[in-house]
Amino acid sequence: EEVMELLDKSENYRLVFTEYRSAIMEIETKLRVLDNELSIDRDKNPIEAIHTRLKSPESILEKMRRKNYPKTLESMRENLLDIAGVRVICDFIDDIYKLERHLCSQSDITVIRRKDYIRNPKPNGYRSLHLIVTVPIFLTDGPKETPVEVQFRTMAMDFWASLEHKLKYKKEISGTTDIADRLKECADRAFALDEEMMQIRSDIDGMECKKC
Ligand code: 0O2
Repeated sequence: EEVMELLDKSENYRLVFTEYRSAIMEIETKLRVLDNELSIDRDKNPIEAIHTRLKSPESILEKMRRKNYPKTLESMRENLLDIAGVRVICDFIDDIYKLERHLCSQSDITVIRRKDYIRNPKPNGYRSLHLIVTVPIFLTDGPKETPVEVQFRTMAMDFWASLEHKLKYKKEISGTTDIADRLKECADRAFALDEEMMQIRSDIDGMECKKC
């Protein structure tokens, strides 16, 4: 277990993980600040929930093996850009793009990768917006640009992704069944719900307010 050993024994280990944990805190705070401000617009927060996770040493090791990366701390830092993960669950699809725009335009944020699986869903139906951004972490020896993976999804997309993950985790699904088609169909229905909810919101916004 080379990287495990490396991680366990390295004197840098704790420092490296402190850095990623701090990067998660920075991004989470930025998103909560935006959520607070944007809630003034509609009297409703655009973010439903934020989940964060630090990749475990086991899963770091598994990914480095799978991708054949050199098993050094430097290579881990360079190649694994999803050690720090933040998942943002939003009410509506347009809130996702609004939050992205405001987060990415901040002067200390650098976008290094963007995958829009909402406009271009994966063949299995998976939808989410994935960003890899870096944020400077101010440690005692100066700032360190630290990568964080930010995944934006609606509640409907999250519902699908959570169940799909749980269902597939248990068994290798054979290509001869219709399971994949049915899961894809569920993903499309979840997306249709998102679109209809956005339309309903816009119709309600267009109505006269009886209380005003
Ligand atoms: P965990 O436990 O969340 O870390 P790579 O990350 O380099 O392996 P790639 O193509 O850059 O590959 O990653 P991608 O596809 O942008 O996104 C990876 C993450 O998105 C996954 O993390 C999942 O969290 C999520 N994801 C991507 N595709 C699917 C999918 O089809 N179903 C579900 N439920 N989630 C998906 P990890 O690494 O798998 O795990």
